[in-house]
Amino acid sequence: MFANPIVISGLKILTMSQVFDLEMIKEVYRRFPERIAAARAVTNKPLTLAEKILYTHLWEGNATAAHERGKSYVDFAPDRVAMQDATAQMALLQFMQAGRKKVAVPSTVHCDHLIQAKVESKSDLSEAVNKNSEVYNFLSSVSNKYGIGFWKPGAGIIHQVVLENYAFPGGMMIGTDSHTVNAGGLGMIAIGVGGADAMDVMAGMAWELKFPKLIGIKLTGKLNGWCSAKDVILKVAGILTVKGGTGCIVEYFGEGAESLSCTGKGTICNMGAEIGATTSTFGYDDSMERYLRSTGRTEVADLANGIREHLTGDVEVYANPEQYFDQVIEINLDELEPYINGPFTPDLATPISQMKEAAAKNDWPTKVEVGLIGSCTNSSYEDISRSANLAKQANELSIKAKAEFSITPGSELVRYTIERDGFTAIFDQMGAKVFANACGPCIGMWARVGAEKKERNTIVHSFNRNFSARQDGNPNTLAFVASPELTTALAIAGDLTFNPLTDTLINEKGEQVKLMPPAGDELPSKGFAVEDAGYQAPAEDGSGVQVSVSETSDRLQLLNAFPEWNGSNIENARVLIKAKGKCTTDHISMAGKWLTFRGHLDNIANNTLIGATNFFNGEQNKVKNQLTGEYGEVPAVQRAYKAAGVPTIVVGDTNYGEGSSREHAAMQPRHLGVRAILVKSFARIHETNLKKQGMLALTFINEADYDKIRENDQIDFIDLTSFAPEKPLTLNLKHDDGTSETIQVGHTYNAQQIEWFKAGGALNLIRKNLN
Ligand code: MIC
Ligand code: SF4
Repeated sequence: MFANPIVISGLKILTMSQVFDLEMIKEVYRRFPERIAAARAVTNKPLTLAEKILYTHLWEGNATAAHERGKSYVDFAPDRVAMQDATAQMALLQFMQAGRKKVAVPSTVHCDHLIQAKVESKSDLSEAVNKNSEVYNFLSSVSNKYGIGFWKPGAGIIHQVVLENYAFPGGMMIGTDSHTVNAGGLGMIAIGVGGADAMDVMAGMAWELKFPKLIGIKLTGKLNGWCSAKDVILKVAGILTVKGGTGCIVEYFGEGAESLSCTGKGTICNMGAEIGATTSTFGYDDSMERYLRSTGRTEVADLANGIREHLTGDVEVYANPEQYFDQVIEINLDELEPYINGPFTPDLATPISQMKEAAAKNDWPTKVEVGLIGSCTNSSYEDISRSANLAKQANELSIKAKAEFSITPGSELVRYTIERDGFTAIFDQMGAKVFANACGPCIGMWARVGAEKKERNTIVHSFNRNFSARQDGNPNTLAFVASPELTTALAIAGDLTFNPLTDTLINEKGEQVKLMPPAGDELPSKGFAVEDAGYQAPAEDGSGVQVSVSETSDRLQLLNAFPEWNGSNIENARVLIKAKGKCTTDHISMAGKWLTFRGHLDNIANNTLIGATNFFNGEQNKVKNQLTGEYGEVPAVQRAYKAAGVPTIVVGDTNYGEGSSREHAAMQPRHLGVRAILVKSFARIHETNLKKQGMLALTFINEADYDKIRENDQIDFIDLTSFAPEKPLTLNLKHDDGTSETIQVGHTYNAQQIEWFKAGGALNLIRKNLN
């Protein structure tokens, strides 16, 4: 599988039978009862699972006070850190400046985002290894030096590998990827963060989070027929929308929750990122125990069984959820229908029975060009076996798939096992392509033939995100999200409006045939197998390992400190762009081909905000340069302002920075000299990333003030010199007709975060403390 593996001499390859970091897990479980008792004493009420995990991971140790949800900033001590290659570069470039010898908690790097899906897994992988060797070598040597576990390209997607190897019930982890939340499927509190947050924890410092609010989702009944775990979260996304989970942990419970497989729970938690939730989780149950044992972690299952009552919410909580959660939703799995969400946003949820109508009403192209399954969200053994079952039915019924079809396995463990069990051969027969164990098309690493023609077309996938241009770079591709089973059925039919529950298909012989509901196995009956999972352990003593970054590299660049705040108000700031509507991190710092520059801040800054729509002309990447009166591309115009010493601000709509954890979306505008981001509301990770990087992250107190910002405005900060927690700031908008008006803007900075702003970024403070 590893066509051209990165080899670092002296590294040992770990086999499946070893459990990672068992001593750490033992220690977490040893202190659990005492810490829960302390939490009960301060809160004086029954506890949800989320509260149990949060209170057992306080930086201070045993709780000494109850924390107010949605209000208190609290310091936590996560058990571990995970990073993927596209974000690890920035995280580790920052960590290298923190002056530490070794990471303070177990940490891993996963090479998954930089592999382009083009022909098939083997050749695509060796091409990626050649093309990205500089980055892979950097990551492997930094990992080796600082005691970080390194998963080679081809080993799999971070979240799947974490679920298989590292996640454990009751644990807390952070990861430099928004879908870190996937590990909630194994009963963790796992949270996506920017690299600067990861750096803090790896450097042995506390990790700060506003104590989340709690949403309880009670699942009753049992999945049946065409429904799968994916449909639960597709429905939840429809209910809560892309911002409904902001600042909240979602906790699932009830008999329906217990009936789901562990990997199905992972899928639900994974896509919790799409409703903006801080994370999602499930209480420890038999499905998790089965999964732990089948992935070689019998010791962890035994340990978890030892404190089982602490690894789920209290009985009183689940009996009267309204009393203990801030919001409660109930879903009956018996009545659930398969959903198709999209296009362009993951919360536009259409039940399959209404798709014909919705497609006609919205004029969506109904011909499905491509069906894609896999990704970190949906590539479990169960998912693949159920999809393979449908492919097999189609083969046996002489139905030829009308759309192209591809599979991106989540890990080498799954890929090897599904090949052994004959599923790959079934997909082959269907004419499907198996891409490398990597993100691939999910993040625009897809050499889709013809995408450059920018034709309007429909694809269906089982990934999690479907923002404009995300999969193939074509803004006219309508991407719909569905379960792997439904994606497979729609690819077979080649029709978005095909409802496999009721509709028939005509086969090669002209006969009318019907697909039966998919059947599959939760876990492989013969057990999982793998020859080389793709892991490299770090050196015991990495002090002699050299990490070099070439000054002439266009892929890696050592970081320069951002300038400190000069202590005065910002005056005569120009509006670089007033973004209209959805502005996700994909719009602020596109992925796809730009992933190449994730380790080089100046180069990647050339994509800053090129996907955002300019409110004033409705166009992308075309903004007025107030210095010349001409229109230009956003990065070029901003570079001109920077060169002329003109301060700028970016204005945005609601849920600005939704989506990814990529801190590039905060660092790039900062690097280019933007001073503030002023929006109706922020997505959580992005807001923290902006604060960490020394940017002003501000919100309109009165959302309608967004309308007051005009293209030619000059903006003065009136009272930045008295910037303080809980105190709004005042801006004076000077319009070009000579009038002016003041508006109030809010923020969520606490005293420590204001220090980050003053220092020019959190890293500058760490550097100062080193000296
Ligand atoms: C994503 O799914 O958008 C990504 C690519 O995995 C990102 C991370 C990144 O931008 O590198 C995420 O979800 O955080
Ligand atoms: Fe990779 Fe897609 Fe998962 Fe992000 S969502 S980690 S790009 S597979």
